[in-house]
Amino acid sequence: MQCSSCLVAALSCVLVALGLLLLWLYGHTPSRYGKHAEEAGEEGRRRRQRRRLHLPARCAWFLQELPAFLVPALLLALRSPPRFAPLGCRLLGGMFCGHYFHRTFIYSFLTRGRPFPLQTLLYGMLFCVYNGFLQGYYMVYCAEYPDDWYNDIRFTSGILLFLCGMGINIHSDFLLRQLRKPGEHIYKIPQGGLFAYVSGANFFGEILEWFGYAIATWCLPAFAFAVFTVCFVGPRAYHHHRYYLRKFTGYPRSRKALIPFVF
Ligand code: NDX
Repeated sequence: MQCSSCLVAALSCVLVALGLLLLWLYGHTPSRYGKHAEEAGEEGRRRRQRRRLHLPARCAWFLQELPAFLVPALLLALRSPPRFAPLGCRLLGGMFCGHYFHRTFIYSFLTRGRPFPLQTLLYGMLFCVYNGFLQGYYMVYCAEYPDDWYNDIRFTSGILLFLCGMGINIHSDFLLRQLRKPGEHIYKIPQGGLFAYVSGANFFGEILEWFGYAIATWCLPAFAFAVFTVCFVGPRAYHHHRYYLRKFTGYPRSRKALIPFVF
């Protein structure tokens, strides 16, 4: 395969456009899985009927996230001649595949979430194939870095931001899991870690991660994915926050939705 910058630019623009579309769609009504799966009214009833097929959360998250790990990993492995040494390939393998290895093989098997709608799972899988291909293709076939990129402030600050975001994300998802006993599907007020400041602490970590990756790799596809992440998980954090304020009278008023002290 050769690098086509037109293909990379086109796929990245589509990713940003999809993000903006989702920001518009989910700005008003939340994405319908997890605590926002229930909808009221006639429209809600019809939608529920269409979506009545659900899979256990562990199986659904595994299937949904697997392509985001597998597609770039295969692109790395099948590259001929093998091309693991260049920095782009190592960043892809270490950061992108590392994140999705955790999400697919660890997070999925630990989650205590409610059954997941099949329709959302299929869309999610398609998205993971698309994004996995874009990030993998660019890093394996297109990325070129100068020899001293290791000393560049963008590289070091990006890696630090990524690691910090990943730590926050994994820790926050752990805190959410601890709120439930196995088999339980009720919602409680999240406590501890960054939940002291925001309702969407796991989403805040996820956003830091992908902006860290974008800064460290300094490329269009990674920035497009970081923007997509803000557009998708940002509204989700906002709707989680509103849900908690409605449901729990004693919900801490000083807690923000997504960004500590700001929003
Ligand atoms: N999955 C990213 N629409 C998404 C699936 C849906 O990884 O195109 C984006 C991802 C996909 C979406 C994905 C892309 C866009 C799609 C969309 C479907 C339609 C959409 C394809 C791929 C689309 C059209 C076609 C219209 C254009 O029971 P429960 O499940 O609520 O339990 C939860 C529990 N929990 C609590 N437990 C007790 N008490 C409480 N108060 C609790 N609050 C929550 O914790 C869960 O088990 C767990 C986490 O829940 P939640 O809601 O906080 O996080 P969740 O949204 O499930 O995400 C889990 C992790 C998290 O770390 C997050 O950062 C990361 O995955 N994530 C999630 C979404 C997208 C994403 C990352 C990214 O864009 N980078």
